[in-house]
Amino acid sequence: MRLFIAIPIAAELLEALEAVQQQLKAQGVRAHYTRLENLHITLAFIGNSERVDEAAAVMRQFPLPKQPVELAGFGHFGKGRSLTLWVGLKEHRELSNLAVNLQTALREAGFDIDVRRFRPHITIARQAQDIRDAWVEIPARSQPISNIILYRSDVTNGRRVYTPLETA
Ligand code: 2AM
Repeated sequence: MRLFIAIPIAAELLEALEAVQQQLKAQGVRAHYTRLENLHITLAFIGNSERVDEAAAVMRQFPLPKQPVELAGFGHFGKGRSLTLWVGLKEHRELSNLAVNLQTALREAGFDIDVRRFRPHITIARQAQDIRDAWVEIPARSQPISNIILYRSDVTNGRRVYTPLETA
């Protein structure tokens, strides 16, 4: 199964992120917009593995950051007609440390984790076609990090479904 560890998005941010999606939709930006229940901040992408208990044990080794996360910025990954649109987060040292520490510990436990720079973001749309003239205003909103979750990711009836397996 496909696994990843992420921070779930709380009510404080959901409304703001939905408003950003609405701004883009109102400007005619066509994309697969992330369903609100699927919004998250990925800390470590594990990929294919059946070792749920071991991944959860690694996840539980680290304390949760005390400082809340705060929305800041908007950007995209990719190019052409397949852009991934995201809302960024304000610089957060504890969060970056957590992501790096988690990824290192997972690697040491034998998980195959890509080495990539951690760019904290919340993906709000995929396969966006043309955002050249689009603009968005990102509300100044924050949420506490109350928990982090090990999710499994499946495609069920053509829909991406994230199921929480373990919480820390
Ligand atoms: P994305 O939102 O920027 O696409 C579940 O798939 C989560 O893991 C998504 O948040 C996704 O990031 C991220 N993800 C998917 N594949 C990844 C990879 N190879 N490396 C790092 N993160 C990945």
